[in-house]
Amino acid sequence: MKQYPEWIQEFDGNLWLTENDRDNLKISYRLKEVVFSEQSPIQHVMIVDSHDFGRMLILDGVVQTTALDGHIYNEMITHVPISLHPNPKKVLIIGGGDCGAAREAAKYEELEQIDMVEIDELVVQACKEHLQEVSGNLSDPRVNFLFTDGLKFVAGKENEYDVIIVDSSDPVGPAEQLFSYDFYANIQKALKEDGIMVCQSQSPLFHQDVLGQTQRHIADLFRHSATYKAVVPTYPGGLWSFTIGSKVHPITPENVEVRPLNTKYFNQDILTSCFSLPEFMK
Ligand code: SPD
Repeated sequence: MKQYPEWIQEFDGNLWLTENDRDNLKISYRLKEVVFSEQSPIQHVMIVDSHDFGRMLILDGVVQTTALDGHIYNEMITHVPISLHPNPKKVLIIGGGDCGAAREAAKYEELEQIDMVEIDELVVQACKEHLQEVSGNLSDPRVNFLFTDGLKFVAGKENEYDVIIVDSSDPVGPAEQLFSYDFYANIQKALKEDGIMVCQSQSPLFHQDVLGQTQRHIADLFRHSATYKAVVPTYPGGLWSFTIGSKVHPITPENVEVRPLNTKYFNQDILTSCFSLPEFMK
């Protein structure tokens, strides 16, 4: 076997990826092959081909998205905030190196500009080449790729974007600061007067601290805020949360008419039902 990082191991002639989520939870996937494996200046970037989930993006040993279920997360982090904005023109995506969120945003003809700020260019290169089930090999001229730190990018920006999507990895290492109050305060300033933002706010089962803190930050900074949910099978616990903040527009999904946009998961029923939360999440 080639020399791979410790999260790839061989058992009985089969190759396995094991995500080491915590001492008591390790999740393993049987692989067909490792397609791409390189260290960037930021993190280890890997694309594997798995038996059950197809190709998967792995950053520092953690599953980020897969060919089988990546559309659920990417559609939910993109279509919910854009649908809730009555007149979106300019969208900023922070993170989202697999290009799935930008690909979904590009389905809205009314958008004039989609800025995608990703700290690690290697993630975008790897996904465009080896994970086209998610990236779609995105080449829409409205999408501007900016390879820089999202924290620095938003600091000092004022009144620029209609919608900002924070599509981050877990709050460790490069993404940790993307969960901080100061960062959300800068996002608030970077939005236009009636802007809407969303961030992924982790597992409601395993990361109640992160979800609770994110809800408090967003509620403090925005007139309207809400959390919604989706099930993403390859994220630990399955159930995943997103938290949205809106400066002016009330978060009233029941008043939005969802247009057919060639989605596989998102639709009118999902937009309204995703805001119905189980008791423990309220
Ligand atoms: N445990 C992994 C959670 C990752 C959430 N964000 C993924 C970003 C993919 N664009």
